[in-house]
Amino acid sequence: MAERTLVLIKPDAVRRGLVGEILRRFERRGLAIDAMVQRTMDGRLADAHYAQHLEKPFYPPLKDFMTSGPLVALILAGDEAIEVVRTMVGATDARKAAAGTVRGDLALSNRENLVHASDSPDSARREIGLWFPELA
Ligand code: 3AN
Repeated sequence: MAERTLVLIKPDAVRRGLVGEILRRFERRGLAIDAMVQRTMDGRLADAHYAQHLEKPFYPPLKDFMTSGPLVALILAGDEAIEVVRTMVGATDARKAAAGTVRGDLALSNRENLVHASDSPDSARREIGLWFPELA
């Protein structure tokens, strides 16, 4: 049975015109796009999405960045989609991300790292509920 994961193509990717490039990689891998919407995150959604980071020193600039413009939210589905997508996205710090990953090929920042992807089944359920409550 297909597993689902929540992916955000972040405002830096939209500004840089990389939405198609990033979607292409996921589609070519064989993942299905179950839902997709362009949307600008507001402060409340940022606080809910990043609940575990609210007290971290990097959260205020992360919130500013994530609410700075439109992003593309999607549900990807496929066999072991959560782990497959995390591996395709690469390490959080794009400077350390492996070549061949989205971040390792296309980004050079720890904050502006193009993509968010759920890191566990619990996160995926929670995040799909936040972004696509009608599909949760
Ligand atoms: P990931 O997105 O790889 O799951 P998380 O969940 O640890 O990483 O962090 C959420 C987001 O917070 C990252 N995508 C990145 O944009 C930002 N972030 C994480 N750690 C740092 C840091 N040390 N400095 C600046 N931004 C950070």
